[in-house]
Amino acid sequence: MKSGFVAILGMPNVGKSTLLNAILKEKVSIVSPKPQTTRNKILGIYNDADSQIAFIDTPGIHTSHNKLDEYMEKAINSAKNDVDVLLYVIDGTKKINTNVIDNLNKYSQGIKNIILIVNKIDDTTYEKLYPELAKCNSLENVKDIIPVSALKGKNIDEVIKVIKKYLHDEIKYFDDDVYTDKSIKFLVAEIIREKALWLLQDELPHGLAVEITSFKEGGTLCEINADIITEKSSHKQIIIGKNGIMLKNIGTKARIDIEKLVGQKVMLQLFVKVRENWRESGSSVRAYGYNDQDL
Ligand SMILES: Nc1nc2c(ncn2[C@@H]2O[C@H](COP(=O)(O)OP(=O)(O)O)[C@@H](O)[C@H]2O)c(=O)[nH]1
Ligand SMILES: [Mg+2]
Repeated sequence: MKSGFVAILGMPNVGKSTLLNAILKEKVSIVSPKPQTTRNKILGIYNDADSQIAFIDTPGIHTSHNKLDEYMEKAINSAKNDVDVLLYVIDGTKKINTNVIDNLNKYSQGIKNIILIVNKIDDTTYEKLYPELAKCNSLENVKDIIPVSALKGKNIDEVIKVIKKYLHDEIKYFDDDVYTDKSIKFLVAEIIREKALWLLQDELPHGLAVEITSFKEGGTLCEINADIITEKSSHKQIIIGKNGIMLKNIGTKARIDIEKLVGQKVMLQLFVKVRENWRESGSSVRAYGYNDQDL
C-alpha cells in the first residue's frame, strides 16, 4: 500500500479540473471554457487496491489584481507545499513556446518529481504534437511526459501508474469512502456557479459567487435556497433573463447534477443579489467561501 499527495498546476483552461474529475470518476471540481473557473484548492482522493492518492486541484496561474485573485494565488502556493508529485498540465493543442517553458520552470521550483501532462490530445494530431513534445525532453526536473485526453478519459491509467513510482508513504490519510475534503454545500454552490458560467456566455463570468442560504435534507426531498451574487446591478437582469428564463435554466441544469450528488429529489430556489465590487472586499471574499485560513 502506497499513498501520497499530488498537486495539479498549470495555466487557466488547460483542463486541470477535467483531469481531476477523470481520475476520480466523480465530479469534485467544476469545469468551464472560461479562465479562472476554479477558485479554491480542491482535494480529490483516489483509492484503488494498492494505493491512495490525494490530488489537489488549483486555480490557474495568473497575476493578482483583487482580493479574490490574491486568495487564488495563495491557494496555488499552499497546494505546492509538501507534495510528492506535481502534475504540470499544458494544452497539447497549443504551441509549446518559451512562455510555457518559463512558467513551468517558475511554478515548479523546488519540486522534485514533476510529471508533464500534455492534455487535449483528442483535439490535435500526432504529426503536430510530436515536434512540440520534443521541446520538453530537455527539461531538467520533468521526469515523465504523458499525453492525455482528460475529456475522453484517454491515458488516465498511465498517469496513475507513473505517479505510483514516486509515492513512499504507507498509511491511509483518508477513509476509503471519502473522495473530497469539500462539503456537500460547497459542491452544490459550485455546481450552480458552473451552470451559470456555461449559460451566461461572456457577459459576466468573473464577478459571480454563489452562497447557499438554506439547506434542508428531508427523508425524500432536499430543499435548497441559494443566492447568486453579482457585482453590478446591470448584471442582475442578465442573470434573471427575459421572464426569468435564464435563472430557470441555471436552476434546472444545476438541479439535475445536485440530485446525482445528494441521491435525492431536490427543490432548488435561486435568487440574485448585487454586492458591488465584492471581489475587492476581504470580508465579502471570505463570506463567499474564499477564506485563506482554510488553505
Ligand atoms: N478537447 C478537449 N477539451 C478539454 C479537455 N480537457 C478539458 N477540456 C476543456 O477545456 C476547458 C477548460 O477545462 P477546465 O478543466 O475547466 O480547465 P482548468 O481551468 O485548467 O481547470 C473546458 O471547456 C473543458 O471541457 C480535453 O482533454 N480535450
Ligand atoms: Mg479548474
